[in-house]
Amino acid sequence: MVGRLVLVLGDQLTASLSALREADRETDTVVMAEVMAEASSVAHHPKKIAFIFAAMRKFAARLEGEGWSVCYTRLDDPDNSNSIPGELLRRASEAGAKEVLATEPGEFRLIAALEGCPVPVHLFPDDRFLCSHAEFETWADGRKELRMEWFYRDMRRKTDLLMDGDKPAGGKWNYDHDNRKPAPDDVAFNGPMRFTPDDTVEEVLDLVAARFGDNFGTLRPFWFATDQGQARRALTHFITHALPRFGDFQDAMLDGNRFLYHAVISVYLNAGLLDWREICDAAEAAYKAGAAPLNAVEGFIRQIIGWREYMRGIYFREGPGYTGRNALNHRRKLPGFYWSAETDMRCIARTVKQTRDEAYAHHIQRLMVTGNFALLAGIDPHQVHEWYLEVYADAYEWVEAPNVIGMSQFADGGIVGSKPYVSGGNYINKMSDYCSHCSYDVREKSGEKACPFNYLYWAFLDRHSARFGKNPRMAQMYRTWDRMGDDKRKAALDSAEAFLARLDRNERV
Ligand code: FAD
Ligand code: DLZ
Ligand code: SF4
Repeated sequence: MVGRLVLVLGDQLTASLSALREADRETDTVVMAEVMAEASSVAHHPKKIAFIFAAMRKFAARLEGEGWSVCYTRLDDPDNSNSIPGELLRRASEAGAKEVLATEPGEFRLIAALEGCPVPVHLFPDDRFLCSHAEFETWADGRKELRMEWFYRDMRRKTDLLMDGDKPAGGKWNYDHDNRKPAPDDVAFNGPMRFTPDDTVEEVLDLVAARFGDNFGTLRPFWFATDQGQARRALTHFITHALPRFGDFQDAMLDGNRFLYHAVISVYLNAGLLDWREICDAAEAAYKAGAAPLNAVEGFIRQIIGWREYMRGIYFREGPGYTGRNALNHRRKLPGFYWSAETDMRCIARTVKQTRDEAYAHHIQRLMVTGNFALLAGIDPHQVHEWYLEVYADAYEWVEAPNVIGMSQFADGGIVGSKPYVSGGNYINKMSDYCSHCSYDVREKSGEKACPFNYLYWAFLDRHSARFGKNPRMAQMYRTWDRMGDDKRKAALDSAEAFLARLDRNERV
């Protein structure tokens, strides 16, 4: 009997993947392929490519050890056709297979490519998520506003995580109020668990250095986990040593500390080395054992069963046009310092350098530093989207796009957020120690030495007053702007104009 092919993509490294469950390991053949069409769909950070290739190679070896036949294509294989449909076609003609089983990819581009594949592809839902497309549609249909908080409560009920019967543990659904402490002086956590590259990883690192050496990002030192066992150790390390303080300092940023109390697990979770249930169960168990407080555990679980699932729901509901949205009609080119870190704005320079070195920045750095600046400066959201997709090791379109186009840039016109995430330098100063090392003065509102976030913030509100002036959540900000004397308003607007003109002339800012 001629078997079928079973496609496993680089972010589908899960033994219980739907396509593998549907397949027969006696007769079917798993196809995995390192291909340029994926590796250069955008200029990914070299650490991301190395992580995916190394984890793919180890996962293929694991499947073979479990009795599967695996046809694995390495990037430098001379017969590599360099696209996923190309490899399916090549392997199908070698094996005489007439059908491919696959799990739905997390990007419309690749779904379309599989739908157009000359060998028929049977797509199964990606049920590694808590909420199916149909369930999200049912939740969203007929609602005026798709607020994450309501979705999250349904997910708490569905999973029974942190529930006392039908009531939330501790009496409140959301403990965010306790999770906004400014940056601590000392961080009693040495960051995520780091792994020394083994032979498989070293071989991949050499390949990536040779083929992707010009991409933005530092390849070595490389310390990511690359298999399920290592990823689970990294998770345990976080739960034991960092989760108890995760909540308190979730929004804080420190010039000299890249990870604070963050988990740094999204790269593993999104590739399938961890699953949401084991992560949330481990966090809940820490709470029940008295090892971590409720504000930390609730905040952490909310990110995973709330925000992460909600973002995926939005991406698939909104469709392929989502990444092209530009509700605020922002057209400015992405400044060169998003790549070079050559800027006097300390918060941006540090976030970009860290991103270059680690392929990681935590949520508030992404949202309130690089995201906030791009929004205030009116950068084209599609360019912002491409930057985020390229530079972070955890970036796949299903999760990156709603975070960038929706949450960060308000380019979807308010589907994800009810107001834009914008702030002046005060917020960054309160939550970090960047400003004390900066050549700009966060207390100054206009003029050459003033923090650019300050006057860009007012200029943003002024520019978009027709859209946001009547938004009740922004009323306070507009009242402050309206009450400001004409001189101050003019000084802020003039400073913003001068700054943006320098940006457009590619001058150092
Ligand atoms: P922690 O802070 O320790 O949080 C725990 C987990 O919660 C994360 O691992 C992640 O799985 C989940 N999570 C938290 N916030 C979100 C969120 N908003 N959306 C989805 N999951 C969330 N996350 C990605 O996984 N891929 C991306 O490409 C991505 N792009 C982003 C772009 C912008 C502009 C912003 C504001 C956020 C983005 N996020 C993205 C969400 C978040 O920043 C990362 O999930 C988080 O920084 C990963 O680091 P961590 O594992 O240390 O997370
Ligand atoms: C991100 C990525 C990269 C860099 N390379 C590969 C690859 O060579 N082969 C592969 O199967 N998958 C890769 N991926 C992951 C895919 O791009 C990912 O499956 C889609 O973007 C959908 O999320
Ligand atoms: Fe960033 Fe302004 Fe603070 Fe400088 S002063 S670090 S530009 S917020």
